[in-house]
Amino acid sequence: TEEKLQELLSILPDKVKKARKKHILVKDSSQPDQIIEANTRTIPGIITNRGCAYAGCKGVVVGPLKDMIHIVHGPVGCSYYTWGTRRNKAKSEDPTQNFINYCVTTDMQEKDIVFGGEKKLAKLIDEVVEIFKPKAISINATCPVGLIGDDINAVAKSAEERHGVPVLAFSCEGYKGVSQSAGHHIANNILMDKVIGASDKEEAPGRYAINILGEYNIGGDAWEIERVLKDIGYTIVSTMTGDGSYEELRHAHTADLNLVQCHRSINYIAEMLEIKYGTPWVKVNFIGVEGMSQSLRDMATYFDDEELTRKTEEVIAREVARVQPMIDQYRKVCEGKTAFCFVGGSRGHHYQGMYRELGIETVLAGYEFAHRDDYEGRHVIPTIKTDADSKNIPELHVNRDEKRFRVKVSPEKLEELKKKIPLSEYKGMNFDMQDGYIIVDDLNHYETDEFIKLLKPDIFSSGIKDKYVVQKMGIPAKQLHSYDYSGPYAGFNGALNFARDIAMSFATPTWNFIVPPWQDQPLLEGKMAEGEGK
Ligand code: CFM
Ligand code: HCA
Repeated sequence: TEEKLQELLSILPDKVKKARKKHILVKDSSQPDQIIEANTRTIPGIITNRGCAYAGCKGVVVGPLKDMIHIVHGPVGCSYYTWGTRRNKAKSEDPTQNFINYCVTTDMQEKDIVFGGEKKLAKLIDEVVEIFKPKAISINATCPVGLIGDDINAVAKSAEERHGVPVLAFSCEGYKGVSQSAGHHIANNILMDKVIGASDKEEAPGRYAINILGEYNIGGDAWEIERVLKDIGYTIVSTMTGDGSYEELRHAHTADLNLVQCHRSINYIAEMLEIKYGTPWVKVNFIGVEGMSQSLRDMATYFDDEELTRKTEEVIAREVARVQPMIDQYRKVCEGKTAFCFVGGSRGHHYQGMYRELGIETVLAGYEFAHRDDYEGRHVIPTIKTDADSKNIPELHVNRDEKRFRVKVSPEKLEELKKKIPLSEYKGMNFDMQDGYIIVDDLNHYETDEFIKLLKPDIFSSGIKDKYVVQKMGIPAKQLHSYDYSGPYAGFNGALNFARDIAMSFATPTWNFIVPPWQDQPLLEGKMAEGEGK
């Protein structure tokens, strides 16, 4: 495999080859500390799937908060291309406070770039308050805003004073980092600083109070997870940020436990909530029947309550008995196949379990923009060196809130629990991959083509940018960002939907009409040198 990898990279210039090599690993458990390079700049000229800091801030973390108007301060394209594409669904009991379908922008023109866009932004906020009366407003900066030096914080402050409505300014200019990841961090900081804990409530509204962090309700995932959690008896204080709201986020300090699903995008808030309010966090993965069941059991272990544990087992038994027989039917179509799984910063890992439940092995996986800890586990965090790009993003340092800090579980009990459940712990994707499988960070277009030719997977899962290229190679491609407009894929019903969709992508007769290039084109091309072949 090492040889094949060298061959694959051989067409690249030496410097690029050396750089890319560090982002590719062949899993080898005899080497306990396999290091992968991650969260560094994509080399110019390489076609990457990555997005920008603005996408990570506005598009991912802040955008789903439904009772806010999210203003994109920038050229219209930045707004338009994030309008409804991410499928973060939202419902509201108060229909006047659900703005999820809107796309609001200052539509900066040349004049604004030259003379500044602050006045236009202030005027837009006035209009937004008048027309929508939202609970709060966000200003999301795009690249030109930072370049021309518009002071969005000053505009936010004076608008807040003018209208008495909270206005949050996110300096998430696209270039602020090497990917979406920078935007997650910027969003986490402001939400922690300005929103979480802003209410004067001291008590959670019920027993077993939890926040669900890093769940964005793509295709309705959060609704399926919440259905099960509520059935067991949990009180959900807030979901960050799928179908979430400014209103509920303010009370997040009252929860007894934080669940972290997408570690990459929200581990900052999880850590800060622990320091400030003493709320422990546990890593969960609600994808797949086994993932879902295990996460529910880990939660019950944390609360250590007989009734909750009994109800947990009852719900798992009921749900598994309902969905598993149908999943088993679909498994017959899927068994023995292989997959590539390349998604943003958590799904490249989370979906491997569900594939395995269908009898599909993920032979190549990776993340677009995750950090080393998402691959290698959180224990490497102290060893990650900060470079100029990561220094660009301010660190928010929080202190214990003396009035509100509550010890939820004694330190001795926490240590006990750490031996049983992933408390403040994420072991990373590499941990779950088998020897010989390939791990690629920031997979690019060229490598996608080459790895497909090399490993000929039966299914490729990633996003819109490579889906059609892959399908034209005769390979089913399943979008794991948008679910190809299907879903939910989380929880028990989600696992069933996923099994059905994956089985369907193998069973469709479409593939009879496509010939993959390696079946009618030579894999190797060359010329005979003069004198040879006589
Ligand atoms: Fe987390 Fe996400 Fe993901 Fe992500 Fe994203 Fe997304 Fe994703 Mo697209 S927050 S890292 S920045 S799970 S938008 S809901 S699907 S790349 S794997
Ligand atoms: C983003 C959003 C995205 C893009 C999906 C894709 C999403 O990165 O800004 O490339 O198919 O999930 O909508 O990740």
